[in-house]
Amino acid sequence: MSNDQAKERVFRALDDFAIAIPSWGFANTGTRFGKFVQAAAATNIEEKFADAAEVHRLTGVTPTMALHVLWDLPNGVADAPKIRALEAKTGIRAGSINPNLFQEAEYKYGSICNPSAEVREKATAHLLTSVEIGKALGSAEVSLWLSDGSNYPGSQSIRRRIGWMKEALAKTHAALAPGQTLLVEYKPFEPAFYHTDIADWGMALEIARSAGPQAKVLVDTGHHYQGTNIEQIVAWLIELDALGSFHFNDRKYADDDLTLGSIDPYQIFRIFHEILFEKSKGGVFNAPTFMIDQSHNLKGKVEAMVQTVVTAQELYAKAALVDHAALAELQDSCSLVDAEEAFRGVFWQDVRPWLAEWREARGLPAHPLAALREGGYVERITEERKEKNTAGASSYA
Ligand code: PSV
Ligand code: MN
Repeated sequence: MSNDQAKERVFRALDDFAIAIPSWGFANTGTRFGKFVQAAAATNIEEKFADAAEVHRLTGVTPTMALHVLWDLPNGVADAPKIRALEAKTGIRAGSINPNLFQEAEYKYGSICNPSAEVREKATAHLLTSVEIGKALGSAEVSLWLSDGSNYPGSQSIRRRIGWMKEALAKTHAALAPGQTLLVEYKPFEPAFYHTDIADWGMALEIARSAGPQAKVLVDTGHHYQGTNIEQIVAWLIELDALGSFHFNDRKYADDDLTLGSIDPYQIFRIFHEILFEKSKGGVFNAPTFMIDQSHNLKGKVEAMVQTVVTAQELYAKAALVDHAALAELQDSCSLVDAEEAFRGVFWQDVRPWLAEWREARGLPAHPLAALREGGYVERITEERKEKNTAGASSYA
């Protein structure tokens, strides 16, 4: 492939790349030992939209922001007009709608898997509200993560909980509008420490299939055990037309919310390769959507988000450089070293100058992080929000 062809491929891939950002990435969060308040953190939904608009202004590839129902729409569908107004004001659209079935006291023993029919009903009603919010906002995805599980062997019936979960999700699926997708996210542990009701991709796939054809699996890159081959899971989900979306982040130990690619950028490259390989075949492919799921409590929030978006673009651009036809020949002839060299060779290629060129060609700042610093946005919001954030300082103890 000539240099011009390679650049052309990178540009085409970047034109096709968008990634949603999470509203909770701008708010104060912490660890289970304490909350680390930042002076510039967003304290309300208006500020979250403003921060998202700044990230989009700098990168041009984050037109949507995922919303978490209880955090962003505490009054349910009644809050939809307010979100609509913010969309109009900032140019950022509502992304996936994330039901929240994990923070209320009733959910101590589970939400849709709770042995209490009353609690299951409350949780199901919340899922239905989330679907309605999606319809009111024209948002295509309802993105479900369940914290349900148990901590002590024998203390809950794993089998009966599967049945309850399927019942609730069948009802949720029945309420979806034709263009809506129900995303089912999995996570092996935390907050539950013995069993989690949807612990891996197999369980998520079965739950999605039993819910109905508009349900798909969401892969959060931080939700795997050490050493899991995530790109293989991705390849299988593509094969089964069951890959709905991603939550991108990185992890060293568990669900650490680290910056995408900060620990293992090669893994994200390999995941993007599976997606781009399928796209290159030119057939019907319900390509997954991309989202960042990170909430930083040490890094500045807007800064961390811009850094992540840029990293995602870099890794996507590198994966776009894989020459699929040439690689297939090397694979078929079992030229192992040459195949591996072709694959990892492009991973090591520095695509950053092309990214800068691509941005300039589209009227965007060549270096978004530098532009953020020069623009003074963070200083301004620090000034505007610092009092509110000091007043809201809290610990979990
Ligand atoms: C759970 O760890 C998770 O990944 C889910 O996607 C939640 O919606 C999100 O984090 C909340 O921070
Ligand atoms: Mn997630």
